[in-house]
Amino acid sequence: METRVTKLLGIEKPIIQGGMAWVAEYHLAAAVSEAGGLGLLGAASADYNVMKDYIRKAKELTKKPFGVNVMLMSPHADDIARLVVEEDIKVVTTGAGNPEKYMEMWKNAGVKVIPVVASTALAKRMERYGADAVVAEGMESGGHIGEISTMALVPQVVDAVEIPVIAAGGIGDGRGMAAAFMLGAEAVQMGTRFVIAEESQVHDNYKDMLMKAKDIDSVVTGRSTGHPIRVIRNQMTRQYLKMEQEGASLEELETLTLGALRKAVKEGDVKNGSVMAGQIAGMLKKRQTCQEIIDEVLLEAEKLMKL
Ligand code: TUI
Repeated sequence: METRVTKLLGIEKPIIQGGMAWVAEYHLAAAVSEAGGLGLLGAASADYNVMKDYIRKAKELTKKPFGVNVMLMSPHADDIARLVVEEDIKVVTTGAGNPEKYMEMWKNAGVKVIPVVASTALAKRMERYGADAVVAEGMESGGHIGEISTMALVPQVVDAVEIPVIAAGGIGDGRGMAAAFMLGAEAVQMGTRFVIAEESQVHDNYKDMLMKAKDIDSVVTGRSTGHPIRVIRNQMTRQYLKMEQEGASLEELETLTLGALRKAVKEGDVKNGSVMAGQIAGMLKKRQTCQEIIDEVLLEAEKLMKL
């Protein structure tokens, strides 16, 4: 399936793996790229040296293109922005902010820049600053989210910009991919479905929790702090939401979440940790390799689009 996005990125299949904090490491990213999609290394709050090591390891595992996601709220964002240029990374996506201060440097270095946006306003601004495409991410996604659903956001972003639009949020199978294409998207980005991939290094407790999750098992914490995060409901979210309702301070709330994602992903503490996942977690049924996921999603989408 060829689109402006596959041509832009030099990939075979219009499926991108989300740059998920702690989850999107080199085994996963390389497996997605090897399977014909675009794998991403999620920099999250990792520092320069950790990311450099990740990039080098991904390069050993695949000769195909892969990208780096720069999390703009990270204290190391400036260093990571420079690192991707030094390491000759071909594609950068950004999240949780506005990347315009890096755009000129990236464009001059020939890096393809794909900001993740949650509004038409930021999409238009990114196009003006020279973005090559945008990911329009709806609030069905896991992790840090915007306010509007994928179904409503994607067509409005498609109308607002000329550059290609990649849909994200709530896409977990070929039906979601076909629907996104009907809305005008030219590729999809999936995160949650890849969390449970065989190549994903996430703790088994985390994967099991996603496999057991039902449609309404995610909640959004941090609406009051301005950092809304979608996670699977657990002991930590119950306490967080209670404290949030009682008007707890940002500092008090942060003690609950600090390092909470790492605790869940690495240590498998899915009670006190932060189990970020999108609303499609309820659709996850089986563990598959990245190749199997990509082939199955694409085949189903192609069948539906030919109806
Ligand atoms: O970035 C994400 N998802 C993430 S980042 C993350 S790590 C984290 N952990 C705890 C607290 C904060 C971050 C986990 N999940 N998705 C992309 C995304 N970007 N979704 C929404 C946005 C966004 C929202 C507002 C982008 C820009 C924006 O406004 C910027 C502006 O200046 O207008």
